[in-house]
Amino acid sequence: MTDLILHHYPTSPFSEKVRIAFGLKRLGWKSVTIPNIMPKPDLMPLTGGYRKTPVLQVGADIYCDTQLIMLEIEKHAPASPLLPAGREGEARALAMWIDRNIFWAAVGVVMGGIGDKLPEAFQKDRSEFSGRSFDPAKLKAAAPVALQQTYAQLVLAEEMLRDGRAYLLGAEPTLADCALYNPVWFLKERLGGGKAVAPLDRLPLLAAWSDRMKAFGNGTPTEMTAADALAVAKSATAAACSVDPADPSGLKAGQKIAITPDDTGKVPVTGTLVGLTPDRLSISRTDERAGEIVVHFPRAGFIVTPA
Ligand SMILES: N[C@@H](CCC(=O)N[C@@H](CS)C(=O)NCC(=O)O)C(=O)O
Repeated sequence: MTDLILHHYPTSPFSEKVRIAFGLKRLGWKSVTIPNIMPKPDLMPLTGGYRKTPVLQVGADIYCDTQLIMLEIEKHAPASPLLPAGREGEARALAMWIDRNIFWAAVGVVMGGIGDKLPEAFQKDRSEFSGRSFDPAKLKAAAPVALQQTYAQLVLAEEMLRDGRAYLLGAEPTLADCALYNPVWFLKERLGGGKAVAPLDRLPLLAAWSDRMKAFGNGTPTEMTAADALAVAKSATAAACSVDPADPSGLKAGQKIAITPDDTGKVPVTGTLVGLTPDRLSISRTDERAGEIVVHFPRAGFIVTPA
């Protein structure tokens, strides 16, 4: 079976969403550590410009955004399902709410707490990444509001656990739990030294849930160099994919397009459309170092324009 190669860095909370899924599924995986700010010279040949973290590589297939990365992991290793039969929509919708709402509120809390301790290069990078000035004094002043907003969202998850279930959708963990673990882990690790910190101190069911999640660990990573990951891409052939000719977007196979995230890190990636389904867009690209590769994006949250 082709290796799952995760390009990530240890302090990245969206990477922890994926690493905890490796833990739930008890998977072995290859770990390529990437820089936490631009430039990322060994990642760009694979993604074509997409700069966010993490990125999953399977041979010559590159998966951007954890929405899609989690679906790929599920396909690769279906046991201990992240998407239990009949509840796929629920799990994915909860993950979308968490990624797009709770995560950003929690970032406000964390950056309000540690923003002034982060290197200037990081602050500058995140200003470019978000399109908003990273100002530690303003972040600190806004932290109390962010804390209340984080609580107001997390309390909904606390409510879900109130009937005694161990995980958000029932007795077993799913994609929704991995998604929620991202901001909860971020708060605990960056502000609480691994312990429940505000607003988790007022959410005892969630604090206990996060300990249960942590116990799954991160599976079994093996370090891989970026050069080796590029060599894997170069020697592999991407999996076949196809374009639905009746897709309501009107996009056609072979068309040159640019795909850009709609929120942060808005760097367009250009290529030739080779795959189009209700939940993904796939473009082929050629790179001197990575060879012929296919880069996959979710459709939700990504804007397509003609290249
Ligand atoms: N929607 C993306 C969000 C990823 C994201 O924002 N990741 C953060 C790190 S946790 C990031 O890319 N930060 C800038 C960087 O790493 O260069 C996903 O689900 O993968």
